[in-house]
Amino acid sequence: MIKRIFSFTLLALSAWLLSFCQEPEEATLPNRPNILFIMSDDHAYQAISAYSDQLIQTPSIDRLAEEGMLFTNASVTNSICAPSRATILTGKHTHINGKIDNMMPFDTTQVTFPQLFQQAGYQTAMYGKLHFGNNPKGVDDFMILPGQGSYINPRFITSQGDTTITGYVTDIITDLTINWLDQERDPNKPFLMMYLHKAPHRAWWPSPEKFRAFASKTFPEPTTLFDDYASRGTAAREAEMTIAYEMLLSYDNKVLPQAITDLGISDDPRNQRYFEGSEYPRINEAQSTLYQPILDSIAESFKERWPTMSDKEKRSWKYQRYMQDYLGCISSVDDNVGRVLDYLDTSGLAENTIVVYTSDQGFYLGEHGWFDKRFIYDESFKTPLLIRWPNVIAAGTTSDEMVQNLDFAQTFLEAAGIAAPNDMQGESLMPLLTGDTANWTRNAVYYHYYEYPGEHAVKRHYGIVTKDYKLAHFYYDVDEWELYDRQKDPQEMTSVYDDPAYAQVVAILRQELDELRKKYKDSPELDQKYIELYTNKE
Ligand code: SGN
Ligand code: CA
Repeated sequence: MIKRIFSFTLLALSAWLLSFCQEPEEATLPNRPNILFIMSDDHAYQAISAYSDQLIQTPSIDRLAEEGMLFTNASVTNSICAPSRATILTGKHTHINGKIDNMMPFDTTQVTFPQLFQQAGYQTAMYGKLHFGNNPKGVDDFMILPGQGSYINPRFITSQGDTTITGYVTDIITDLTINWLDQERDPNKPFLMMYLHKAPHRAWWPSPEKFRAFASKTFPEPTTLFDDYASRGTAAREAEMTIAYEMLLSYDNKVLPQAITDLGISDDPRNQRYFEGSEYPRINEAQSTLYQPILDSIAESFKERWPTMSDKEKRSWKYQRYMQDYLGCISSVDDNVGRVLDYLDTSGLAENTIVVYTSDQGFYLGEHGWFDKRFIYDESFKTPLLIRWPNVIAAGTTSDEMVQNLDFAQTFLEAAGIAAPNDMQGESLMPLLTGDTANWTRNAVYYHYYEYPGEHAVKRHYGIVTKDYKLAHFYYDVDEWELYDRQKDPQEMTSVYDDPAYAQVVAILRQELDELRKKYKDSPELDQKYIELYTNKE
């Protein structure tokens, strides 16, 4: 009996103590901000006019820079889709959260930031591309694409089973998001919304309207489109992501296979199979009346011009087709982001909502002759990042600090007044957002890419990046170091690792890289462990 009274008293006491612990948080944060996290898949910063207006105008995404902060030096820790998402969710580097590549399963027993938001009383939701699993943790409502998902009439995984929705994926994900905000949102709770686009991922299928509008446009070529990789390492030369050779004429450039057969030219054996097995057969009859005339005219122009083109002209032609489709996809993303921002305005939610726009990594838009990502080189290492938070972030500001996707979880948690677990490895961006830059001390970031041997053949490498330099070690079937002087050679055309003038820089950076690896708990033993896990998996 005494025991029971005692344990009851203990229980009451701890409930009373707990109420004390929770109260100050609620009291000091009566107005916990909502978070709208917008992420696109493979959206290069070169294709956002707030960064560069050479290729496209993106007025809606640009609004976030005009009304908030544009980060010019944001990067990822591992430039590939699923690992980037795992890092964002866990606030941990790849080698700690274990999601080293797109194939390795994600360990769902890990703590992710949406779970912490949910526990703290936020209403949480996720719509669009996650890339792994079928039951995301920590979200009250979700509809996610299976794996990469489809552009046209996409299938979604929901908690009640699968469903297919007719239409174009970017519009549909936005409809779902706005519908949730409008119909499902609990006005008595703050919300966390993960609004995640599939576009502009390969194979870059625009909506019929954008396909038509962009198919006749011409875009400036990057100055490095004809890079011969002469002053770099083996990895750049051996990567299989060139517009010239690996970009497929039908699957990527939308040339109907019949046109290639008609010309009797030799073609990559995967091309026709991929084209006929992906988006093309998903097009329904009504959609076909819109897509087919444009596909026919691409085929016509191909047949007319291809036979007389030089290799150089062929590369330029493929680049134009690539940009027309890629940027057509971006244009839909921008329109749809505009719809959501308008909804926040008209519903009165804008004022207390943090809006983030980012991508899971950068992307090559013909720079170095490439498409795809994976490398520590700038176009894939850097990622767009724009954040709007009225009354906290000064409008129209820019930050060139070295921030990473690793930092998002801790930033959101701090903004919401939720304690971050001690083992998260990023740094909250709050000092930068509030202009308290003296409290931001980071001057180098760590990077590690693993998916090799694999698609696009980008070798394993890790490295350190500072504002001035980039040092990378390529390993596994090579043992090569590269150093780039980011100030003198921003296009990273020449590795100066063996240049005696940089001997001291190399020595210092190698030391700093060792220290960073220790700080983040990466090591040669872990490199080896992941090689073995990867090899055994196949
Ligand atoms: C697919 C693409 C690749 C791309 C990966 C990873 N090939 O496999 O070109 O690099 O996705 O992209 S495809 O033939 O299927 O289009 S990621 O964004 O998911 O990491
Ligand atoms: Ca991606």
